[in-house]
Amino acid sequence: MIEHRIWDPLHESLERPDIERLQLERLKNILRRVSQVPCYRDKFKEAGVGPDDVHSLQDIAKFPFTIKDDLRLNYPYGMFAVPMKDVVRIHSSSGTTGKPTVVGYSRKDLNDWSGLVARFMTAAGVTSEDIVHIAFGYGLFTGAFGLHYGAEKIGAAVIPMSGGNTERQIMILKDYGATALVCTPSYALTLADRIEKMGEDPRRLSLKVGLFGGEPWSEEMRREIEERLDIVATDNYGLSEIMGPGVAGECLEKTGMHIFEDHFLPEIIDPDTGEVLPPGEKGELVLTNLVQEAIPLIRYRTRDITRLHYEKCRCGRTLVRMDKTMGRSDDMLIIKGVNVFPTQIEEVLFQVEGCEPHYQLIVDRVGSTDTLEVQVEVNEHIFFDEMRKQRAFVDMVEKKLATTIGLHAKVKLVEPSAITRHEGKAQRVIDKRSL
Ligand code: DLL
Repeated sequence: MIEHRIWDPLHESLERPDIERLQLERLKNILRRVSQVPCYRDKFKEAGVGPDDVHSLQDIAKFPFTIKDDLRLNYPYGMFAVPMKDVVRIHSSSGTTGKPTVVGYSRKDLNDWSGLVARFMTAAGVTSEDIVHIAFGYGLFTGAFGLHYGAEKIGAAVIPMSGGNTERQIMILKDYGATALVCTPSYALTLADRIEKMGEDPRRLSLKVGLFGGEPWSEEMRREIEERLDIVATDNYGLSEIMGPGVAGECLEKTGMHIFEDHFLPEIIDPDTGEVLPPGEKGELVLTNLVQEAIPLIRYRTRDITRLHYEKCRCGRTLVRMDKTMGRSDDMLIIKGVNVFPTQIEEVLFQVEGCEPHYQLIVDRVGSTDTLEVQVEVNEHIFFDEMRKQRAFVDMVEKKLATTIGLHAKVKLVEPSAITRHEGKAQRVIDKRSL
């Protein structure tokens, strides 16, 4: 028998009519508030809708979507719904050091955020007895801070390890006796690989549970992590635009991630037509913030493809569950947990004299680490015969790429016409990872 604990039984176990009533009330309020934000005022005006047009939750479909470009166009703070004096924290999406999407939090938002993270950590079995090792990078990325304050709220002992330096991570994991591990699922396997390489057994760490998120992973990967680290591996989902981690998380039944519906209103749409799909159908997840103060987003297109399940869960929660994501409706890649758009790479390559507009990205997984190779055609004047100059050129492009995408990519120069031409759309990305 699995022992289920619930952090906020009142809000996590509401009957469907009650949760919908709460959502409707909150939706009306938030629509009223965002109508003051110039971007939404214009969008609503153009669509001919306003907060008074909402009489049921279904009426949300009358409202326009919000997309990543809205945030970019209003960079950095244009979509904030509170004055700067009420903002106490800024974060942004992973990856991009170009023009990332910027999000803000009021004091209440931070408090709500840690409460929501506490919910999924509790659902995964974390208690005040636990020692939580956080191996996400502390910084603009929401992962580390989100999990950090959620774990503290529960009363667990938090080790703010941050990312990188795997050997040191292992020493701390062993010596400090962490019982819960927080990172991306692929980094959990990297840790296991390294420990095994050191001739030790990762199953002998004190770890009991893993809270993994930030990138897609499969059931096979879960089985591998659970087997090699001898832990229960749980999934949690979120995105910086909507709050960060804490949008949804699995309970120990591991039958989908409960979306915290009192804070987020989910819809599933057909990514091509934008039409709302009936419950249970697979499509793109769209989320509306119901209580966020600093930057509430209405009908934000996550681009993540999933399916929602409304049946009550054995854990006692009534909150809808989302399946593990099954891909994206845009071309965003998640490499080592970092969001990368092929167009960002293209922009860098186009700025480099000598690079032709023909390139291909090869994404792979070596052991448990994602790799990215950028193959780019260069014109004849690029010294294929002079190794030293060629190396310097490659270094320069790699550095430029690292600054823009926040990730090391291996650059391989190829001769003109070496990359296969396709009729119609170019095939820019070859993703060899089998998820
Ligand atoms: O990755 C927030 C987060 C941090 C979630 C740590 C969970 C744990 P972004 O950098 O904005 O925010 O990236 C958001 O990452 O749209 C998904 O495509 C992907 N993603 C996040 N969690 C999962 C997951 C954070 N559990 C984007 N499964 C999202 C699959 C995930 N994809």
